[in-house]
Formats: sequence, C-alpha cells, structure tokens
Amino acid sequence: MTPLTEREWPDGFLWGSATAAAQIEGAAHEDGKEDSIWDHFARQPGATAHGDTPEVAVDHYHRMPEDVALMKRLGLASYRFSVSWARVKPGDRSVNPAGVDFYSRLVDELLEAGILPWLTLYHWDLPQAVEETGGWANRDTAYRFRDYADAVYSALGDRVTHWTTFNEPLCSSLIGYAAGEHAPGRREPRAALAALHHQHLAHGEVVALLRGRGAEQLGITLNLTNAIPADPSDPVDLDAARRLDAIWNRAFLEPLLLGRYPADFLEDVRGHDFEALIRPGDLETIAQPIDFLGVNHYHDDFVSGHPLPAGSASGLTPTEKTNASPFVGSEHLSFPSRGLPRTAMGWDVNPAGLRELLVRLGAEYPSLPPLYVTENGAAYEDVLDPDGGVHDVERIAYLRDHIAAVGDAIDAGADVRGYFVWSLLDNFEWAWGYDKRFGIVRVDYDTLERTVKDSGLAYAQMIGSSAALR
Ligand code: GBH
Repeated sequence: MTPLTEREWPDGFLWGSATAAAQIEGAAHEDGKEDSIWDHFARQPGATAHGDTPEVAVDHYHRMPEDVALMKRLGLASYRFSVSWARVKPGDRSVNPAGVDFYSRLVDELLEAGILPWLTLYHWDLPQAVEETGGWANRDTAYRFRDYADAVYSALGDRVTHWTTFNEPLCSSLIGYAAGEHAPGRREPRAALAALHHQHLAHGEVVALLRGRGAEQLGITLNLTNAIPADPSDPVDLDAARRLDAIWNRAFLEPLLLGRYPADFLEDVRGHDFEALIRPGDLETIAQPIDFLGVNHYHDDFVSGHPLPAGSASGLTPTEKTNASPFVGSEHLSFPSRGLPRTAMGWDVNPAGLRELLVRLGAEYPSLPPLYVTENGAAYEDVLDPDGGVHDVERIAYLRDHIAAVGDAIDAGADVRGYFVWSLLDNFEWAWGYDKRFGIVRVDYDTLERTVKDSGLAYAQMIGSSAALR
C-alpha cells in the first residue's frame, strides 16, 4: 500500500479521527435521553433522505468499548467526539446520571487505551425542549448552555483536558434557522442571525466559566471555506465572493478573534436589525482568548452573483433544494460549476484550498491561536469487495492529498498542531441520512458490523510510521 505521507511531522503532531453524538450513538430514547432537535426534525416528512433518523445510528452507545478498541488498533492519538445535551440534561432539567455515566466510561476507556479525549460540547443536537422555548433564537439558551457545560465539566473535568464549545456554529444557525435544511428546520432569517449571535455568546460564557474552573485547553471549531469568485474580472462575482466570505467565515472569525462583527457583514444584513441583538459587553465576552481554533474543511466555494443559466450543473446547495437560503442578506448568491472532480456530496476536490486557507488565517489574524484541522474527509460510493475488503481508492487519494496540503501549510509557516479525519465510522449524515458514507471504517447498516476500509488501514499505517519518526 502506498503510504499516505512520507513527510516528517512536527513533534507531538496529533493524529485523530472525529465523530458526533447524534450521528453515531443511537439509543435516542434510552437511559433517560430525550429528543434532540435532530430526533424531532428527522421524524418530519421529507426532512431527511428516506426518512432516516438518528434513533439507532451505528449503535455506538452500546458498542462503545468495541469502538474504542478499534480506535486503539488504528493507532489514533486522539478521538474527537461530542456530548449530547439531551442525554446529559434531558429536557434541560436536572442532570441525568445514566447519561453522564456513558461519557465518563467513554473517557475512561479512551485514557486506558492511551487516546486523548477531545470533547465537543455542542454538535448541533439541542434538546427539543429548549427549541420549544425559542431555541438559539432566544438569548436565554446561551445561559442554559452554560449550565449544561458546567454539569459536563463537573463530571469529566478531572480527566478531559481539551474542550471545544461549538462545532460549526454556521451550520447550527444559518443552515438550521434560515435554510431550514438542518434541524430545527426553520426558515426565519432574523432568527438565524439571532442564533448566530447567541451561540457566540454561549461560547464566550463557557470559555469564561471553564477557564475559571481550570480547564487546560479551550477552543471552538469553525467550518471555513475559501470563497472563490467565478469570474475574478467581474465586479458582481467579486462582490459575491466578498459577501460569502463575510457571512461564512468572517462573521465567525472576527467576533471570536477580534471582538467585532465585520463592517461589511453588518451592512449586508442591515435589513434584519442584527445590531439590536448585541448588548453591551457581549463582544468582550465572545472574544476571550482561546487556546486553539479547530478548522473543519471539505471544499472551496466557487461563487457568482449572477443567476445560473437554466439547466446548468451546480453544487447541491440548500438554496436549490429548498428555495430557502442560508446566506442572510445575500440570498442571490449562486454556485456555478468549477469543473473540478467531486465527491459523492457534490463537493469540489481541491486540496490546495486547504493549504491556502490555513496559511491565510495566520496572515490575516495576528492573534490566531494554534490550529487543528478538526475535520477533513470525503464521502464516496464505497463498494464492498467480495473478498470482504473496502477498496476505497478515492478516499485514500483525497486524504493523501489533503494531508499533504496540511504539511505544505506548515512548511509555509502555519501553526497547525493536529489533524482529525472525518469520520471514524460511516454514520447518520444529517439531512442525507445514511446515504453518504464518510467513514474510514465501514458500517453494515443491517448487522451494524464494522469493517476497516483500505483508507483506515492506510491511515493506521501512516500514524504508526509517523509516530516512529518522532
Ligand atoms: C461537517 O459539516 C459536520 O461537522 C459533520 O457533522 C458532517 O457529518 C460533515 O461535515 C460532513 O458533512 O449551504 O450549500 O453552501 C459539513 C460542512 C459546510 C457542509 C457548509 C454544508 C453548506 C452547504 N458543511 N455546507 S451550502
């Protein structure tokens, strides 16, 4: 098997893999867990492909020890997982001992296996009961999140060193509350902007709280993309790229790192009275120093300000699927084809984009903390070979080229300290249900049996040999 990388990596570079609670755990109504917005949303007709739900997912809740053993066999140095709020504080009421116990056992298993637990407090699964009081559009949710984080820290703070507040607040605000493609499925642009600000506020409140309680490493994960103008000589496309960069990247980076919302973003959303949501002191709370920034990256966005010619091929955006746009204030954006190879998600493959992004962040934000690539990976139509193996050559090529791009970014001066493949296991891919497989381990959805794909073998071999270089 050709190695994924032959490069030398910095000492202690952290190789891991990532998952999220709602995508793998199942046991959606066991041991006191109540509905999250994803349980509720997935039951609505047409919300997910084939009506798939997270009810069983890949049954990680019951197979956790076996899954940790698998991580150990793969040689993972770290495992990035998320905690389900609706399991720990069902209905946002008192703490559920059985829910806490699951994560406590997981952390013990990981430590026993020599794997660093990398914990995310929120990966999109708000308790449905909290949504029913307004969800993230309600400022109060930020304070309820702080109470939930406090409960998780009380249970795990003695063993978990790395804490991430949010995974991709962009998705859980703009895609959940404006495009309606993710839970809670609302199509209310101003509620989406409120969700965005309240998640930032919740992040800041939790950084302050956990800092005070002695947490070692605190950060957040953003999904960041390069906004590439379809025609760089066309002012309309340049403005489209500027707008996309504002609402997709800078509306998150600037409050967190610079304590302000970008002026052009404020201008773009002017019609929604966004600034009325910001109270004195909020930006100071939001911009407290963090110890790392997680970067999830899958693809660039090739964007235009012109309508697409009828019948032209384009990316699969929520705009086209639901006629509701996540780009509040810039609803006219369109995504023509860039002519690149695509994954099964319809996402362009352009590894150089990851290098450019990581390098650009360092250049644009002097106060940038160390970076970790907390998600990168690809969905393909995996075929199970009669020999029992999964020869996922496209995923291997994707990982090899993106890992090389991370190495190139480090060579160019970017301070990147680790890389997590998305995902450890095939899983519930949100609105796509079980249709799209991102795992380096295959899951048979009838038997729930796990089979390491060739990409998993290649990744294990790489971690083993790059560990040997240290
Ligand atoms: C990650 O997000 C998630 O963290 C993870 O749970 C998920 O399984 C994984 O990626 C694979 O999807 O509005 O048309 O411009 C995905 C990154 C970035 C995908 C924003 C959707 C918006 C498409 N997301 N993108 S559009």
